[in-house]
Parts: sequence; C-alpha cells; structure tokens
Amino acid sequence: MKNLFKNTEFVFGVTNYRKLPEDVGSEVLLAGRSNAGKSSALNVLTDNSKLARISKTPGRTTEINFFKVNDDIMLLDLPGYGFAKSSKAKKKDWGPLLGEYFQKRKALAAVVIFMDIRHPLKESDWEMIHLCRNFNVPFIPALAKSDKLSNNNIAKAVSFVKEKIPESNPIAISSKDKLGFNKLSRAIIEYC
Ligand SMILES: Nc1nc2c(ncn2[C@@H]2O[C@H](COP(=O)(O)OP(=O)(O)O)[C@@H](O)[C@H]2O)c(=O)[nH]1
Ligand SMILES: [Mg+2]
Repeated sequence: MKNLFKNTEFVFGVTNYRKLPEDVGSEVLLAGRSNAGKSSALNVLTDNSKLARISKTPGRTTEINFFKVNDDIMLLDLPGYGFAKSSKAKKKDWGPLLGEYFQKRKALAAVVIFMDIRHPLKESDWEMIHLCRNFNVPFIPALAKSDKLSNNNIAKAVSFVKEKIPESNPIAISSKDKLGFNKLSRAIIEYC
C-alpha cells in the first residue's frame, strides 16, 4: 500500500487558539501519556525518523505541533499528558487551548489516543476519551508496543479496551516491528 503519510512535514507549533491556521480540511489529533510510544509511531507512520524529534525540542513541548500530510490533512501532535516533569505547568499551558480547540474547531476529524498496550486506559486517557465523547469526536485507541506481549495477550488487551469503550476499534501497533500501521493509517484516513 502506498504510504499517504510519507511526505508529512512539520509546519509550526501553536500555543494559543488565535494563532491556529484557518479552520479548514481535516485535523487528526495525536494524544497520549508521555512515553506511550507516540513519537515512535509518528516516525513509522510517516516513514520519517526525523519528524517526531521536533516534538522533543524544548519549547515545543508545550505547543500543539502541526504536521502537514497533504493539502487536506494535518496531524496535530499534542505533548504527552500525565506525569511529565512539569505536568502542572504543561496542563496550564495547553489545557485551555485544548478545551477551546475541541469546542470550536470544525477541522477536528478524529483523535488517536496512544497507550502502552501493557497499561491501557489510565486516568488521563479517560480524560481524553471523555473530552472526545463530550464533543462527539471519533477516537482511535492505538495500543502501542505490542511487541512486548504475546499474540494471545495482545488479543486480550484489544478486547479489554473494546469492552471498556465499545464505540471504538482499538488497534495494536508496534513501532519496533512496524506492525499495525496499515490498519492505523486506514482508520485515520477514514475519518478525514
Ligand atoms: N519495544 C518497543 N518500545 C517502544 C515502541 N515504541 C516506543 N518504544 C519505546 O518507548 C519509549 C517511549 O517512546 P516515545 O515514542 O518517545 O514515546 P512518547 O513519549 O509517547 O512520544 C522509548 O524508549 C521507545 O524506544 C515499540 O513499538 N516497541
Ligand atoms: Mg513524544
């Protein structure tokens, strides 16, 4: 399958709703706790190992980073939520932006919620799920690092998440083994 995400490039980071680009096209928000495996997944998804490093640049970690896939689709990298070093300060930084974003943004097409497949559905993941549900935004649970589990336990984790959030279709991925990314791309594109 041709990789639609192959030419994805970083365009800018935004800390303030007023600085967002024009509200057109489809935006897919990439969310997850720090360390869930989101940056690694972004690299595999786009076949570009330089991309996600941008999100690690100090100063960029409190911004929503915009990655342009093509003229219609943007991926928005939201800095990891939960326990990060300065998590309170961080929350304060993009908390209001995120609320306003969900409330107003017509371009918001879907949210991918990255979770470590061994520890899915932590409290901060539920906060994101509630936000999606409240604003009727479809979301895709991406269960990362599936190489850490046996096939049997992968299946168990997927059904566990499906049971807890029946309206979703959880996808197991491994950035290490490059597994699950066809499914993930298709799911993303479906919402755009
Ligand atoms: N075994 C394994 N480790 C992974 C995978 N994806 C990420 N990691 C590791 O998990 C840690 C956090 O990954 P990163 O992508 O930076 O997570 P982020 O904080 O969500 O962006 C790093 O040490 C990665 O090497 C995966 O698919 N398999
Ligand atoms: Mg990251």
